Amino acid sequence: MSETTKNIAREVVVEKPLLLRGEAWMDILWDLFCPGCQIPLVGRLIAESLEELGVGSNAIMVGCVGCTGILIASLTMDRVSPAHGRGPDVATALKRIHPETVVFTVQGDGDCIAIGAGPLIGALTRAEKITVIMVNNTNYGTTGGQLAPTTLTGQVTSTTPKGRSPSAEGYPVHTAEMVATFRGTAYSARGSLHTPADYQRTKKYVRTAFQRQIEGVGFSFVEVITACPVNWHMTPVKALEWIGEKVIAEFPLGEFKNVTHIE
Ligand SMILES: Cc1ncc(C[n+]2csc(CCOP(=O)(O)OP(=O)(O)O)c2C)c(N)n1
Ligand code: SF4
Repeated sequence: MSETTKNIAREVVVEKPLLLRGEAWMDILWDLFCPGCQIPLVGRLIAESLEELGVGSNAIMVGCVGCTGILIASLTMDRVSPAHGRGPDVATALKRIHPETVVFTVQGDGDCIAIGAGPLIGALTRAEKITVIMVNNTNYGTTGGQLAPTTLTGQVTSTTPKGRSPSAEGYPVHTAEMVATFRGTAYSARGSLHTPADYQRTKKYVRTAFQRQIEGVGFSFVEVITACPVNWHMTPVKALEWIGEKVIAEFPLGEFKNVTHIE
């Protein structure tokens, strides 16, 4: 290393959250994600939110099957990997056994609202005091980019090579809006990560969702839109632009329900 290189002043802008693992082997884990994938950012914003609320050592993460499921290895807390789509069932059991603990699932959109639609609706119906974080990348990422309930109308996927057609495959499912209609829901929001400002807003949504659980108000939910450049057949930069132009036109961002008391 030259003297000049050694003397470059480095200003720390942001630290790695302590809850996010930092061991050298983690490089192998991050390498599992495609270039431009935003799922690792979801892990980061969860870690930051729990740390800011001071509950990191008192939380249990319930993972899922899929690219989103890789996150299960990234956080230093108690974690459980359920069968595909069964996160809300497992989270229900954990929360009922450990009511003082923050219990949350992190699920792909296929995991949460396709194969896992039943467990999600069950937890909503029972007004479980858990938090569900659903990663919406508009397709089944892991298995080769098939149609998901969240696929946009006209979007080309490996199972809709001519684009999603409402007459054949129906319309995109708006999960955050649907969750907000349940009486036992305390909080429901949708955020994205396609700009730094959106990252901060989405982190606020995740923090509020955890806060409502800590207060014991009811079910809380955050849908996070993320880029899947490989299955969208786009560069990482183009994928972020596509979110800003097309994805949020179908899936508006914001809070759909936020209450501190349920009758
Ligand atoms: C019971 C069962 N059915 C099907 C599969 C195959 N499978 C693995 S991941 C996946 C889809 C995952 O998509 P999504 O939940 O949207 O997560 P992403 O990979 O996009 O994060 C499927 C169908 C499985 N592992 N288990
Ligand atoms: S397939 Fe999509 S969701 Fe999965 S790691 Fe690659 S970019 Fe991420």
